[in-house]
Amino acid sequence: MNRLQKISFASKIVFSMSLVCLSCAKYKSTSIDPGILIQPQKTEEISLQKNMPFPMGAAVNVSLLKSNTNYRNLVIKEFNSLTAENAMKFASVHPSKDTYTWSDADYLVDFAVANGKRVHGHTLNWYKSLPDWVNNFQGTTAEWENLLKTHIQTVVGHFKGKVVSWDVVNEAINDDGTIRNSIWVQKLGVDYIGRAFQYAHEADPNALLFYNDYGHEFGPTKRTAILNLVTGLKNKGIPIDGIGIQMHTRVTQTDANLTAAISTAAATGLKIHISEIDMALNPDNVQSMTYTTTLGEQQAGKYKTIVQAYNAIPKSQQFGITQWNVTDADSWIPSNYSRPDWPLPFDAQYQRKAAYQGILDGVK
Ligand code: 9MR
Repeated sequence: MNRLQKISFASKIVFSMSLVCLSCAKYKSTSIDPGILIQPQKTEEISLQKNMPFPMGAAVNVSLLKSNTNYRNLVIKEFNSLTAENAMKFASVHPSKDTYTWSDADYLVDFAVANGKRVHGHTLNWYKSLPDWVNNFQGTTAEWENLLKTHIQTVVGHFKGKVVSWDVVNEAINDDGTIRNSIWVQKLGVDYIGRAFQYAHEADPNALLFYNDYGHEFGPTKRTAILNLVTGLKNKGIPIDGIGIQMHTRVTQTDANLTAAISTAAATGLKIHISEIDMALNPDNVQSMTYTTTLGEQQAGKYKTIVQAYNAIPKSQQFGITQWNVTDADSWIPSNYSRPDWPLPFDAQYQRKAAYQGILDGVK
């Protein structure tokens, strides 16, 4: 070995020793404080769709999906099930008697197919978001029946094989447990509900069909009425597969009510979809309210309670949990109630909130 070779050999030894030392240092600091070196890497890998043992969904606003890259990327990363927040509603897809407009709904479905996401359809029949031509429709009972059937079968037929499940009838029960006197009940009587399911089933026998409503967690009055309706349908042989528990709830709701909403619905044996979850922090409309760490922790605790109760029902009944839109910036609540609020697990900057961790903690 000449002098040059010796120097090169020596420097190689020094270099390898320093590598060993570096990994020693890394190893040592890892064992002292795992939070510093390990956690950031793990956080990167976490997503709701990867970490939760059942499908995790979001209601999606199609214009945001098209125009906002952060929104789109968050949807791609976090969720494996999508619902159209508005794009499949009657007024959106069927604005006049002989016109169907599919473009936004098709965009969402194509996006879902391209990214390997399930699509849940919302909603075939509701008393809201009807176009004027339906609200003003003058027709015999048979013509109303034809309107109902044609709409359901055209929409279900259009998405056959791509939309795996539908909210067939939405919000048919009042908060006091009586049947809502909707335009459909006025024109066709309450038995139209069962026929709506039959029409949807005829159009796509493979689609899972849900009755979707809010207020299961309000207390026994509304939830008993909902459960009586769905078990009545099931006992009559109507093709109903599941219950959508919307769960537009608030941080002040009791754990007992939240848990009972889920366990009583599951006792029917039907599939359960928590279909529109969000959690108001400002239900009393306080205009000056701000988001605090304490409020965030309370919200996390309630999300955890809901997820724990859901995780406890039989696997075969867990259709999934869908949040109603993606971040606090996109939620319907602040604009609908003209107040500041923070109902979702992501903040207005698209960052994870404490509620996100609450959801993960619900399945630990
Ligand atoms: O979030 C939706 C909002 O953008 C619409 O203006 C509104 C009327 O179509 O519907 C909202 O979504 C509702 C859902 O379709 C049914 N359950 C209650 C939801 C919140 O109002």
